[in-house]
Formats: sequence, structure tokens, C-alpha cells
Amino acid sequence: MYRTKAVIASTHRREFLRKASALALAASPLGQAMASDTDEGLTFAAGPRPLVSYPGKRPLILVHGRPPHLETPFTVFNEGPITPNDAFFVRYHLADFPHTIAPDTYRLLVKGAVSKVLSLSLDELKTMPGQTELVAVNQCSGNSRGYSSPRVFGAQLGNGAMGNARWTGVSLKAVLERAGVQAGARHVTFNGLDKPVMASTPDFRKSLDIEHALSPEPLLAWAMNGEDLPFLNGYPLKLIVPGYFGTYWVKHLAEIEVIDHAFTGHDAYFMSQGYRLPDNDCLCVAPGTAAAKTRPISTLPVRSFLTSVTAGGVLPAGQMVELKGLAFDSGAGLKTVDVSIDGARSWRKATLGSDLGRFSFREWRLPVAFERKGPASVMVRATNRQGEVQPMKADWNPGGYRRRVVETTSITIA
Ligand SMILES: Nc1nc2c(c(=O)[nH]1)N[C@H]1C(S)=C(S)[C@@H](COP(=O)(O)O)O[C@H]1N2
Ligand SMILES: [Mo]
Repeated sequence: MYRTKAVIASTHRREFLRKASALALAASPLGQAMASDTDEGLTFAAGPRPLVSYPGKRPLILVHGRPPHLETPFTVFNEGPITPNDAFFVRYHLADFPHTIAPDTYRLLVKGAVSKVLSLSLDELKTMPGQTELVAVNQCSGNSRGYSSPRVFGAQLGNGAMGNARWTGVSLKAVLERAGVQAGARHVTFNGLDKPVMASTPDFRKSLDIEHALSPEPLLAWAMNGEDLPFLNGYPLKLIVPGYFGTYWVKHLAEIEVIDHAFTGHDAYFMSQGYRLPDNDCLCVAPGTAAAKTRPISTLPVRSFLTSVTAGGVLPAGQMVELKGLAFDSGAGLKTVDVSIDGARSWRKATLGSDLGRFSFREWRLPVAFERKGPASVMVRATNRQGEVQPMKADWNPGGYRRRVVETTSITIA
């Protein structure tokens, strides 16, 4: 059960809510996340997973309560290519995360190897040059980790630690240029308002190479699908790194530091120790073994999912049914989505839905008829414009990161 440490005096509450976007957990009937006994139909070794309600969110799958780690129920992905704000997954590493942030006193600090230190208000960010908007997938590095075989440590996630939204903000490049990046700058580090509870726990900080930080893609977003960022998704400002895993998308962003040296030490833990992959071509090792050398995780692999029917679902025999799902990659763009209903003996090309941008989920559809009653399976395989294709056999790494295998959904034809 989750309980907030923040206590809001009731006399000030209305004034407070007018000024601040807040979780307001203590004062709301959602002060205790309400668990129901419904689960996602997936049973991991830890047992079935309950749904919980948090402020601003519909019931989501509870992965951990402290700090909140919530997964999107997979059926949400059949609603369309944009993930609704109230259904978007939530991930935090540090238990001391903010519960209230007042938008009028919030500032973004830009410092380090720059000509001038900036302290920017939300209004300044919203009116400066470099305003931008794009649709992009936020996927956790550990999405689908629960399917790793052999099993690995870490949150046993299903496929719901991902989501796709329209992000509105200002380009990171414009903010860095306004501060004036000094010659010799090598990396840019990012820190949010959340903090570790104990000094021995490293802070959650991420970094991008200076070339990447000054490229056109990364942005600092205040809006998600046309509304303020949901509090739990990083209100009031979040770094968006299109095509890169969610670990770089720092929430409650408060500090940007340009550095002219390597990013090392205790504060670099989530770059130097965590979120790393085997440093080789497949980014994988023999199952159960360790990697000799590692590198930070970076871009999303090409992936695809069936959404119109989930594992254990039933479809009718002898009539046309439309299969539907989603595919995405790191920005090269999708070329084809192929579907097999005969155990990979033959593949049919699905029709791709509207293109919302190269970093977005893209829908696919395919009408098929299952002739015979009994158990059946559906496999989906995406290929991008660079020829990257999902493998038939899952590769393995010790972190259980970056799953990309062709998914097989077992169903019944009745
Ligand atoms: N400040 C902060 N930002 C963070 C994290 C965090 O723990 N603290 N976790 C990261 C990770 S690993 C993921 S997957 C995404 C999740 O974004 P969401 O919670 O908005 O879905 O946030 C990233 N940004
Ligand atoms: Mo993550």
C-alpha cells in the first residue's frame, strides 16, 4: 500500500490545488492505492498482479508500490496508436519523489560548460524559440523482462511498460544554444526532482553525448497528448529522447549540466552500472552467462504486437476476422509487418495504418480466416526500412533488457 509523506492542510487545500499540480494523495480518497483482485491474465513466478488506482490514472497493474511502478494493461493498446494519459505506465527508481510541484516557482537550471547559467521558468520555456511537437514511443528497457528465460533479476514486467504519446515542448538544442555550449563540451547530464532516501543510493541521473544533445530530436516536453504531463509521468517537464529507451526520458527535470569530461562516479551509476547491454553485435550473451564488456543501452529495436486478441482469447472458426496490432522501431520507419497463423510456415503482409511520425506506434491490420477449430497461434514480425527484422528466437542478456523476439499469441478457435 502506498502512503504519501506530504500532508496538505485542508484549509489551504483549494488554494494549493489551484497553484500546484499535485498528487494530493493524503487529501484524496485515493490516498491508499486501491487494489482489486483482477489481474492481467499473466501469471509470473511472483503470482498474479493486482490492478491499483493512483491519482490521474485508471486502474493499472501494480509492479511495485514504493516508489510507484505501474504497467499498462495490454488491452489498452487495442484502443488506438496513442496511449491515453491516464493509462500510461509509470516507473520511478527513487522513493523520495516529489508529490507536489508549484508551476509558478518551478525552475529549470542549465549550468556547467556554458557561457551563461540559465534558470528558466515554465512560461519562459513555453515562449522561447524552438517550440516543437512529435509523437514518440516511451518504452522501458525492461519491458517484457518477465519473459526472459532463464529468468533474470529486476521487475518481472509483461509487455505493458511502453506507451505512445504526442509530446509538446521546446527542443533541447534551443535551450543549450541559449545557454551557449562551450568548446570542449562532451556530455550533457540530466537530473530530476526525485532523490534517493539514503546517501549510499545513487541519484537517478542520465547523460547524452553532446552531439546527440545538440541534434534536432531530443526535446523538453510539458505537454502529453495536448494536456499537462500527468504528475506521475514527470510533471512539469520531461526530457523526451525519440527512438531511445525510456531510461533517458528524465522526469520532473530540474537540472541540465554540460560537462567537458567523462560522466563518472556515484552520480553516474545509472549510466556506468545500470542500464547496460553486452558490448557486441547482438547486444546479447549465451543465456545465463555474464558479459565481458558492456555499453549503455540506447535505441529501441523493431517490435510488433497483436492487440485485437490476447493470450487465451477465442476467435470463431470458418469466418473472416480482422487481426490488429502495433509496430514500432527507433525511427528508421517500418517497412512491413508480416503475420503467420500457421506456426511460421507462411507469412502474410498486414496493411499499415496511418503514419503519425517515424518514432510513433503504427497500427497494422490483417483479415484472416481460421479454418479448423482447436488451439491456434498468431505470430507477428516487423521489418524496418533498414532491413532490421525481429528474430524468431529470443536473445538473452543479464538485465533482461531490449526484448525484440517475434511474439507468439496462443488462442483457441471455436
Ligand atoms: N526523474 C526520473 N526520471 C525517470 C526515471 C526515474 O526513476 N526518475 N525512470 C526512467 C525510466 S527507467 C523509465 S522507463 C521512464 C518511465 O517514464 P514514465 O514513468 O513517464 O512512464 O522514466 C525515466 N525517467
Ligand atoms: Mo525503465
